[in-house]
Amino acid sequence: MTAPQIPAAVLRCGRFELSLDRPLVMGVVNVTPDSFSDGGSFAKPDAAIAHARLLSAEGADIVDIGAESTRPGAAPVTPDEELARLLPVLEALRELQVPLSVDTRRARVMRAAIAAGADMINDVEGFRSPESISAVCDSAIACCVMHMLGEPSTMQQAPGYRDVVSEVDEWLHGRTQALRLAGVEASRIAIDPGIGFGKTLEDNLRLLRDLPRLAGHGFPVLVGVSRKSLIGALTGRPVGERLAGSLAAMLAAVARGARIVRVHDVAATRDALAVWNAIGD
Ligand code: HH2
Repeated sequence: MTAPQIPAAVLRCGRFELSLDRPLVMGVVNVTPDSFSDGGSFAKPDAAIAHARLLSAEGADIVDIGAESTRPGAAPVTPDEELARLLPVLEALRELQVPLSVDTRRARVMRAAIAAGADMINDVEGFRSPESISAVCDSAIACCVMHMLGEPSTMQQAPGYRDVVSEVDEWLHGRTQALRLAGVEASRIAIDPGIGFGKTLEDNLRLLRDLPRLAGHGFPVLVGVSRKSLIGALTGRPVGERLAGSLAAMLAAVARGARIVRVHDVAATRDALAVWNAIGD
Protein backbone atom coordinates (compact mmCIF):
# COMPACT_ATOMS: atom_id res chain seq x y z
CA MET A 1 0.00 0.00 0.00
CA THR A 2 1.38 3.40 -0.89
CA ALA A 3 0.46 6.44 1.14
CA PRO A 4 -1.04 9.55 -0.51
CA GLN A 5 1.55 12.30 -0.97
CA ILE A 6 -0.05 15.34 0.61
CA PRO A 7 2.18 18.43 0.64
CA ALA A 8 3.11 18.94 4.27
CA ALA A 9 2.47 22.41 5.68
CA VAL A 10 4.54 21.51 8.73
CA LEU A 11 7.49 19.31 9.53
CA ARG A 12 7.01 17.39 12.77
CA CYS A 13 10.37 17.48 14.44
CA GLY A 14 10.55 15.96 17.94
CA ARG A 15 9.55 18.63 20.46
CA PHE A 16 8.68 21.04 17.64
CA GLU A 17 6.30 21.48 14.74
CA LEU A 18 7.98 23.64 12.11
CA SER A 19 5.91 25.68 9.70
CA LEU A 20 7.08 25.30 6.09
CA ASP A 21 5.38 28.50 4.95
CA ARG A 22 8.78 30.13 4.59
CA PRO A 23 12.17 28.47 3.93
CA LEU A 24 13.83 27.16 7.08
CA VAL A 25 17.52 27.64 7.85
CA MET A 26 19.49 24.67 9.21
CA GLY A 27 22.81 25.77 10.72
CA VAL A 28 25.74 23.33 10.60
CA VAL A 29 27.87 22.43 13.61
CA ASN A 30 30.65 19.94 12.81
CA VAL A 31 32.14 18.39 15.96
CA THR A 32 34.92 16.94 13.83
CA PRO A 33 38.64 17.47 13.33
CA ASP A 34 38.44 17.06 9.54
CA SER A 35 35.31 18.61 7.99
CA PHE A 36 35.93 20.20 4.61
CA SER A 37 34.11 23.39 5.49
CA ASP A 38 35.46 24.46 8.84
CA GLY A 39 38.58 22.30 9.28
CA GLY A 40 38.17 21.30 12.92
CA SER A 41 37.31 24.73 14.37
CA PHE A 42 34.54 23.19 16.50
CA ALA A 43 36.04 19.76 17.28
CA LYS A 44 36.11 20.46 21.06
CA PRO A 45 32.70 20.27 22.80
CA ASP A 46 32.91 23.80 24.26
CA ALA A 47 33.66 25.32 20.86
CA ALA A 48 30.85 23.32 19.22
CA ILE A 49 28.35 24.32 21.93
CA ALA A 50 29.32 28.01 21.66
CA HIS A 51 29.01 27.86 17.88
CA ALA A 52 25.56 26.24 18.07
CA ARG A 53 24.42 28.99 20.47
CA LEU A 54 25.71 31.61 18.04
CA LEU A 55 23.89 30.02 15.08
CA SER A 56 20.71 29.86 17.13
CA ALA A 57 21.06 33.53 18.11
CA GLU A 58 21.58 34.36 14.42
CA GLY A 59 18.21 32.79 13.67
CA ALA A 60 18.83 29.13 12.78
CA ASP A 61 15.51 27.26 12.70
CA ILE A 62 17.32 23.93 13.18
CA VAL A 63 20.86 23.16 14.37
CA ASP A 64 22.45 20.14 12.63
CA ILE A 65 25.21 18.49 14.66
CA GLY A 66 27.60 16.13 12.89
CA ALA A 67 30.37 14.11 14.52
CA GLU A 68 31.73 12.35 11.41
CA SER A 69 33.00 14.13 8.33
CA THR A 70 31.39 12.86 5.13
CA ARG A 71 33.57 14.92 2.80
CA PRO A 72 34.78 13.01 -0.27
CA GLY A 73 37.52 10.60 0.79
CA ALA A 74 36.87 11.00 4.54
CA ALA A 75 37.81 8.01 6.71
CA PRO A 76 34.87 6.61 8.70
CA VAL A 77 34.89 6.93 12.51
CA THR A 78 33.65 4.21 14.89
CA PRO A 79 30.20 4.63 16.49
CA ASP A 80 31.94 4.89 19.90
CA GLU A 81 34.08 7.79 18.71
CA GLU A 82 31.11 9.45 17.02
CA LEU A 83 29.03 9.19 20.22
CA ALA A 84 31.89 10.47 22.39
CA ARG A 85 32.04 13.60 20.23
CA LEU A 86 28.30 14.03 19.84
CA LEU A 87 26.61 13.35 23.19
CA PRO A 88 28.18 16.09 25.35
CA VAL A 89 27.23 18.66 22.71
CA LEU A 90 23.71 17.35 22.23
CA GLU A 91 23.05 17.17 25.98
CA ALA A 92 24.31 20.71 26.57
CA LEU A 93 22.16 22.11 23.75
CA ARG A 94 18.86 20.58 24.89
CA GLU A 95 18.04 23.71 26.91
CA LEU A 96 18.31 25.87 23.76
CA GLN A 97 14.81 26.18 22.39
CA VAL A 98 15.87 25.14 18.90
CA PRO A 99 15.30 21.82 17.11
CA LEU A 100 18.42 19.64 17.26
CA SER A 101 19.23 17.51 14.24
CA VAL A 102 21.93 14.83 14.32
CA ASP A 103 23.82 14.11 11.09
CA THR A 104 24.66 10.40 11.31
CA ARG A 105 24.46 7.24 9.21
CA ARG A 106 24.79 4.74 12.06
CA ALA A 107 21.72 3.15 13.67
CA ARG A 108 23.43 2.89 17.05
CA VAL A 109 24.24 6.58 17.03
CA MET A 110 20.67 7.39 15.94
CA ARG A 111 19.21 5.46 18.89
CA ALA A 112 21.54 7.12 21.40
CA ALA A 113 20.89 10.56 19.90
CA ILE A 114 17.12 10.10 20.10
CA ALA A 115 17.44 8.93 23.72
CA ALA A 116 19.54 12.05 24.45
CA GLY A 117 16.87 14.33 22.99
CA ALA A 118 17.56 14.80 19.27
CA ASP A 119 14.57 16.17 17.33
CA MET A 120 15.71 15.07 13.88
CA ILE A 121 18.00 12.49 12.29
CA ASN A 122 19.76 13.59 9.11
CA ASP A 123 21.02 10.40 7.43
CA VAL A 124 23.34 11.00 4.47
CA GLU A 125 22.76 7.33 3.57
CA GLY A 126 19.01 7.97 3.32
CA PHE A 127 17.97 5.27 5.80
CA ARG A 128 19.19 2.59 3.40
CA SER A 129 19.89 0.15 6.27
CA PRO A 130 16.91 -1.60 7.91
CA GLU A 131 18.50 -0.95 11.34
CA SER A 132 18.38 2.79 10.75
CA ILE A 133 14.67 2.60 9.90
CA SER A 134 13.99 0.64 13.10
CA ALA A 135 15.99 3.21 15.06
CA VAL A 136 13.71 6.08 14.03
CA CYS A 137 10.27 4.58 13.37
CA ASP A 138 8.89 4.51 16.93
CA SER A 139 9.65 8.14 17.77
CA ALA A 140 8.43 11.64 16.96
CA ILE A 141 11.65 12.81 15.35
CA ALA A 142 11.94 14.18 11.81
CA CYS A 143 13.94 12.17 9.25
CA CYS A 144 16.01 13.71 6.47
CA VAL A 145 16.50 11.19 3.66
CA MET A 146 19.55 12.17 1.61
CA HIS A 147 20.78 10.60 -1.63
CA MET A 148 24.41 9.54 -1.84
CA LEU A 149 25.97 7.30 -4.48
CA GLY A 150 28.07 4.73 -2.57
CA GLU A 151 30.23 5.77 0.40
CA PRO A 152 32.04 9.01 1.33
CA SER A 153 35.41 7.27 0.94
CA THR A 154 34.76 6.41 -2.72
CA MET A 155 31.76 8.43 -3.90
CA GLN A 156 33.65 10.92 -6.07
CA GLN A 157 35.58 8.21 -7.95
CA ALA A 158 33.92 8.54 -11.36
CA PRO A 159 30.25 8.80 -10.33
CA GLY A 160 28.01 7.77 -13.24
CA TYR A 161 24.27 7.98 -13.91
CA ARG A 162 22.02 7.16 -16.85
CA ASP A 163 19.80 10.10 -15.86
CA VAL A 164 20.82 11.68 -12.57
CA VAL A 165 17.52 13.44 -11.83
CA SER A 166 15.34 10.38 -12.50
CA GLU A 167 17.65 8.08 -10.55
CA VAL A 168 17.89 10.34 -7.51
CA ASP A 169 14.14 10.97 -7.65
CA GLU A 170 13.30 7.24 -7.84
CA TRP A 171 15.76 6.35 -5.11
CA LEU A 172 14.41 9.02 -2.73
CA HIS A 173 10.88 7.90 -3.48
CA GLY A 174 11.80 4.29 -2.62
CA ARG A 175 13.41 5.29 0.66
CA THR A 176 10.47 7.48 1.73
CA GLN A 177 8.13 4.57 0.96
CA ALA A 178 10.26 2.27 3.13
CA LEU A 179 10.02 4.76 6.01
CA ARG A 180 6.26 5.17 5.49
CA LEU A 181 5.74 1.40 5.49
CA ALA A 182 7.63 1.20 8.80
CA GLY A 183 5.14 3.66 10.27
CA VAL A 184 6.96 7.00 9.89
CA GLU A 185 4.33 9.67 9.22
CA ALA A 186 4.75 11.71 6.00
CA SER A 187 4.85 14.89 8.10
CA ARG A 188 8.13 13.67 9.68
CA ILE A 189 10.00 13.21 6.39
CA ALA A 190 12.21 15.58 4.38
CA ILE A 191 14.19 14.62 1.26
CA ASP A 192 17.55 15.86 -0.03
CA PRO A 193 19.26 15.27 -3.42
CA GLY A 194 22.66 15.20 -1.67
CA ILE A 195 24.55 17.86 -3.58
CA GLY A 196 28.20 16.78 -3.88
CA PHE A 197 27.63 13.22 -2.70
CA GLY A 198 28.74 11.05 -5.63
CA LYS A 199 27.94 13.67 -8.28
CA THR A 200 29.86 15.60 -10.92
CA LEU A 201 29.50 19.36 -11.27
CA GLU A 202 27.04 18.83 -14.12
CA ASP A 203 25.03 16.30 -12.02
CA ASN A 204 24.78 18.84 -9.18
CA LEU A 205 23.63 21.60 -11.54
CA ARG A 206 21.04 19.36 -13.16
CA LEU A 207 19.65 18.37 -9.76
CA LEU A 208 19.42 22.00 -8.67
CA ARG A 209 17.74 22.99 -11.94
CA ASP A 210 15.22 20.14 -11.68
CA LEU A 211 14.47 20.57 -7.98
CA PRO A 212 10.74 21.21 -8.67
CA ARG A 213 10.51 17.59 -9.80
CA LEU A 214 11.79 16.33 -6.43
CA ALA A 215 9.60 18.83 -4.60
CA GLY A 216 6.59 17.46 -6.50
CA HIS A 217 6.34 14.43 -4.21
CA GLY A 218 5.08 16.61 -1.40
CA PHE A 219 7.93 16.07 1.05
CA PRO A 220 9.86 19.22 1.97
CA VAL A 221 13.16 19.35 0.07
CA LEU A 222 16.32 20.11 2.02
CA VAL A 223 19.35 21.36 0.08
CA GLY A 224 22.97 21.78 1.21
CA VAL A 225 25.23 23.74 -1.13
CA SER A 226 27.06 25.84 1.45
CA ARG A 227 30.80 26.20 0.69
CA LYS A 228 30.76 23.01 -1.40
CA SER A 229 33.14 22.16 -4.21
CA LEU A 230 30.60 23.07 -6.90
CA ILE A 231 30.78 26.66 -5.61
CA GLY A 232 34.57 26.41 -5.79
CA ALA A 233 34.41 25.03 -9.33
CA LEU A 234 32.09 27.82 -10.50
CA THR A 235 33.92 30.70 -8.80
CA GLY A 236 37.51 29.49 -8.52
CA ARG A 237 37.42 30.34 -4.80
CA PRO A 238 38.82 28.35 -1.83
CA VAL A 239 36.46 27.10 0.92
CA GLY A 240 36.81 30.22 3.08
CA GLU A 241 35.72 32.55 0.25
CA ARG A 242 32.56 30.87 -1.01
CA LEU A 243 29.86 32.82 0.84
CA ALA A 244 28.58 34.87 -2.11
CA GLY A 245 28.48 31.83 -4.37
CA SER A 246 26.79 29.77 -1.65
CA LEU A 247 24.08 32.41 -1.16
CA ALA A 248 23.38 32.55 -4.90
CA ALA A 249 23.02 28.75 -5.09
CA MET A 250 20.88 28.72 -1.94
CA LEU A 251 18.46 31.29 -3.40
CA ALA A 252 18.33 29.42 -6.73
CA ALA A 253 17.37 26.29 -4.76
CA VAL A 254 14.71 28.14 -2.77
CA ALA A 255 13.29 29.57 -6.01
CA ARG A 256 12.91 25.98 -7.24
CA GLY A 257 11.12 24.73 -4.16
CA ALA A 258 13.74 23.97 -1.45
CA ARG A 259 12.06 24.40 1.94
CA ILE A 260 15.06 23.83 4.20
CA VAL A 261 18.57 25.10 3.47
CA ARG A 262 21.60 23.62 5.27
CA VAL A 263 24.22 26.33 5.71
CA HIS A 264 27.33 27.30 7.64
CA ASP A 265 26.62 31.07 7.50
CA VAL A 266 23.27 31.54 9.20
CA ALA A 267 23.21 35.35 9.57
CA ALA A 268 24.08 35.97 5.91
CA THR A 269 21.57 33.34 4.78
CA ARG A 270 18.82 34.93 6.86
CA ASP A 271 19.57 38.33 5.34
CA ALA A 272 19.46 36.93 1.81
CA LEU A 273 16.17 35.16 2.54
CA ALA A 274 14.65 38.26 4.19
CA VAL A 275 15.23 40.23 0.99
CA TRP A 276 14.06 37.34 -1.17
CA ASN A 277 10.89 36.82 0.87
CA ALA A 278 10.06 40.53 0.82
CA ILE A 279 10.23 40.63 -2.98
CA GLY A 280 8.37 37.33 -3.38
CA ASP A 281 9.02 34.72 -6.07
N1 HH2 B 1 26.27 17.95 3.37
C1 HH2 B 1 27.25 17.64 4.24
C2 HH2 B 1 26.96 16.91 5.40
N2 HH2 B 1 25.69 16.54 5.68
N3 HH2 B 1 23.39 16.49 5.12
C3 HH2 B 1 22.41 16.79 4.28
N4 HH2 B 1 21.14 16.43 4.55
N5 HH2 B 1 22.64 17.49 3.11
C4 HH2 B 1 23.89 17.88 2.76
O1 HH2 B 1 24.04 18.48 1.66
C5 HH2 B 1 24.98 17.57 3.64
C6 HH2 B 1 24.69 16.85 4.83
C7 HH2 B 1 28.65 18.08 3.97
O2 HH2 B 1 28.91 19.33 4.56
P1 HH2 B 1 29.69 19.55 5.96
O3 HH2 B 1 28.91 18.99 7.09
O4 HH2 B 1 30.03 20.97 6.13
O5 HH2 B 1 31.06 18.77 5.77
P2 HH2 B 1 31.65 17.44 6.37
O6 HH2 B 1 30.81 16.31 5.87
O7 HH2 B 1 33.06 17.39 5.85
O8 HH2 B 1 31.59 17.51 7.88
